[in-house]
Amino acid sequence: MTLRTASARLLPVLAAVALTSPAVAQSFGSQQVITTSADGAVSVYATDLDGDGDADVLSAIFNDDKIAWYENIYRDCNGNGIADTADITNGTSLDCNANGIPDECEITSGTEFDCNGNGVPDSCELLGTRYCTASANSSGLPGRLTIIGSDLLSQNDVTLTVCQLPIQSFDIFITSRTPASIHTGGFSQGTLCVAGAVGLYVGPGQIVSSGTIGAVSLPIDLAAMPTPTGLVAATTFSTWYFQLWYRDTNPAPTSNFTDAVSVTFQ
Ligand SMILES: [Ca+2]
Ligand SMILES: [Ca+2]
Ligand SMILES: [Ca+2]
Ligand SMILES: [Ca+2]
Repeated sequence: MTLRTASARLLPVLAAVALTSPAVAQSFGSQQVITTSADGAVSVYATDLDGDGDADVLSAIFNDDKIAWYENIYRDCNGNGIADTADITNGTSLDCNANGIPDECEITSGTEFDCNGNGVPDSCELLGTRYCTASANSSGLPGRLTIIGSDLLSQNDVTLTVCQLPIQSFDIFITSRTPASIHTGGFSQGTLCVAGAVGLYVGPGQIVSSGTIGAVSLPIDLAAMPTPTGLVAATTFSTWYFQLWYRDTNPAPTSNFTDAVSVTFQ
């Protein structure tokens, strides 16, 4: 099991098909060379050796005294007929986390979240640091907060986004300068992750509804951060903690909280 290199459009398999198929007109693509270093290959077989869903090639090589296999590294997860590596190289697909898998595939497969539906995995655009654990709501999933934008005060570009909410729930973003992890019980099924002087985003247009998609989004003004005593401006190097408090029926009327995110502004 030493040779795990080379792309693998399976020429030996195609050749075998060509030799054993009835005499009907067929056509094949161009030759794809797996390797030219197998000296005296006497048997070649295609099967999924690593269990990742595609056929790899196994060969017995007489002169090299070797049994080798070749991993199929051709991937086309977005089904456009072009190797995903080429999609990324030519810019057809983005790969923000540089793991060789197109962003759209990671979102579609569920390995990456795209709460705000902009086609970019949220992990690549998350502002700040996620903390605190959310409890599942009536949708069966925990509400998930992602903050996008910039931590530069001068840009004043911050948007709070949440997905995995119950549909048609009314929601209030909350913030404070103090993190917490308080199991509320009673009025809520979730964990309150902010404490101290907690401010509520309840100004005009700030109370949001999760609508039919169970998601909300709220651009905020860094010059008008809510506190119990009024609006204040975020200052340089100040850290703010954000969370969403939302209504739910699970099964009785209750409320719940998302996870939380801290952001230190520059
Ligand atoms: Ca395989
Ligand atoms: Ca592709
Ligand atoms: Ca990727
Ligand atoms: Ca996104």
